[in-house]
Amino acid sequence: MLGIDHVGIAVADLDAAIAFYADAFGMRCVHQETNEEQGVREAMLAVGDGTGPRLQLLAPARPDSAIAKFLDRSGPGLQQLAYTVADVEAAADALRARGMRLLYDTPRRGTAGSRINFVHPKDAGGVLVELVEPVSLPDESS
Ligand code: V0V
Repeated sequence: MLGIDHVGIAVADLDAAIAFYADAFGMRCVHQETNEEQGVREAMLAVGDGTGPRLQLLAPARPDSAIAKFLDRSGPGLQQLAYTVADVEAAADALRARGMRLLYDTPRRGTAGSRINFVHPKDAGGVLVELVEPVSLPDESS
């Protein structure tokens, strides 16, 4: 684990949530995309000077998606905690070796071309843990 990449919050309406976080907390939306495979519309918000972990707003893009199911069961709120890793396959293998269930056999595509996998929340103290291997690590992009 290299650090916290982002914290993900499930929301019903992405545009309304972006406006709320801007008005209430002064957060700036720095990236938006739709991830068809994950069934989400998402926005990344910079917190403070934007150098630290981001806030990710996640809205369902279709009714059978993980976010739609989460909203139905739990309502809006914290859905996931994502860590930056250098190598998502190596990180997943290490966690599997410690007995945790990874949701995917091979990494999937995440925000901005990152490679991602998840640890099942039942194996991680009730928290959906995401592993994120960015396209370029923060210290390589400057
Ligand atoms: C479900 N549970 C959670 C949870 N979702 N607990 C904590 N945090 C969550 N987010 C609990 C739920 O309350 C049940 O507990 C139990 O897990 C149900 O487990 P299940 O039947 O195996 O699973 P489901 O059908 O509820 O689905 C949960 C999982 C699903 C985590 C398997 O949401 C999933 O596949 N998530 C990974 C993909 C994802 O979240 N995509 C959206 C973000 P009880 O009632 O049994 O105690 S996409 C994204 O982050 C991107 C693109 C990115 O960052 O780049």
